[in-house]
Amino acid sequence: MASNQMLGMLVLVVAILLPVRALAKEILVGDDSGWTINFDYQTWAAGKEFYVGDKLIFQYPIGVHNVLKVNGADFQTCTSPVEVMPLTTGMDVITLSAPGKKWYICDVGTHCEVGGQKLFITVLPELSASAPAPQALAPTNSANGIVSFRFQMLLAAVAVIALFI
Ligand SMILES: [Cu+2]
Repeated sequence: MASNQMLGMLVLVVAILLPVRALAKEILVGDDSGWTINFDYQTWAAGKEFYVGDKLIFQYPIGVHNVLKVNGADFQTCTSPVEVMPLTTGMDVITLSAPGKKWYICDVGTHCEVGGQKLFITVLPELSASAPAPQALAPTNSANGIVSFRFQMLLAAVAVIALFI
């Protein structure tokens, strides 16, 4: 039994030491409230992190709202650029494809100006498994250094665990 426990602990330790690979998330804008008026999207967004690869889902009754991706200036003034076609499916999915600031509004009636139906987020670069400096500049030494460091940590952890079994 002891060896089973140790194996379990070993797996746990390995899992902890493995690099964190963030899976792309699907984020329902406004959570259960969906995309609507009189909802504070800035407060909603404040507690969240958005990464490249994540998907924003704007959910609302068809015909009641829409979604426009705008720039910062248009966001401030709730202006709908003529060249931007609104999304209108009631279940609009936007994949965050680049890092940076993103602005979205509803341009139905005065939903943006009066209803506050506007969302501003900052998209962070994608988390990657190896998250190293640029590949071209990252010699294998660097990767090996990380691996051996992790291996040392693993050995240390196993040693500590072994003491307690
Ligand atoms: Cu609206």
